[in-house]
Amino acid sequence: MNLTASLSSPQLRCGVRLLDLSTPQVMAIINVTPDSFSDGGQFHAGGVLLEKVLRRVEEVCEQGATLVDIGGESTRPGALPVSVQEEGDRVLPVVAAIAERFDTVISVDTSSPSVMVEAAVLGAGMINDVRALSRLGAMSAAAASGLPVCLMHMKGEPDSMQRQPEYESIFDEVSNFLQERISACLAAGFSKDQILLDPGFGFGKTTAHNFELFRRLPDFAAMGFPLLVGVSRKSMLGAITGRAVEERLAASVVMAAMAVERGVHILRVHDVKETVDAVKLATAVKFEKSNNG
Ligand code: PT1
Repeated sequence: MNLTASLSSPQLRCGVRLLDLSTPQVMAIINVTPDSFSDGGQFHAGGVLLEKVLRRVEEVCEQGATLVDIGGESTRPGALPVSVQEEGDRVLPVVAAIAERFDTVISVDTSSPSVMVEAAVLGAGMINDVRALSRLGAMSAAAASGLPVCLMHMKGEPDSMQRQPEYESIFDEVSNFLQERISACLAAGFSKDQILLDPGFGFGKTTAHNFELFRRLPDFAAMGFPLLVGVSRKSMLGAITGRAVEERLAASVVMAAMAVERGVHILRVHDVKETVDAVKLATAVKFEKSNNG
């Protein structure tokens, strides 16, 4: 039994770094926005708090995160768009500073072609686009960067996506969408081993939709690309547990373990230390050869 049996390669080339996906990896969320849903403003007060960001990056790397995801645009439900200028001003100095100091894969959470291109030059290792390279110019910019891309499914835009989302079949619609974006990437010059997939939990989906997608994670994994998922602290966990966003640690960690069991390769999380433990345990259960021999 091997986790990567379904992957063409267990090593993902992320610019100058290699990411080993033969066991599941933890990606730390670093939002450099004033308004993100559970950690808004932590690293932003009238401008990005660079020293604070770097201390957090050091901490999550020590805790076992192998990627950091830098976002300058909140995409939580209800969030409003930000200008490309503002987004670049938030994200790019952070990417440059992390690349200079840390041996970690830097993912940029962006839909803007110019941010993709400039971040790649500054040392980013992955593009994470919740709009799956649908913005004008994003596909060619991402392809030219040479970096791998995470294609995520979203129905609508953050400001309105949670207004009564409807699907005939959620799995079919999401998987068909991802298949279509994979084809577009291949046509634009991406190779197969530069593509990751994400069903997009909480992006234009009801709680029932989100849980059906979670149940079907093994079917997404069977599409043959590494899976990245983010459920950390999201409202789908609040809907089941009745807990407010700052009380969702246990729920988030349990879901991380269940995601690993269902074939996920990268977990995008706020609570790195706890998630790393959960991933180690889920990995030990799942695979004969675990971390401690
Ligand atoms: C995600 C993700 C992301 N989520 C990827 N990138 C966010 N690849 C930002 C809620 O329901 O899952 N995958 N970038 C954050 N977005 C949300 C969405 C935050 C929904 C909260 C909710 O609470």
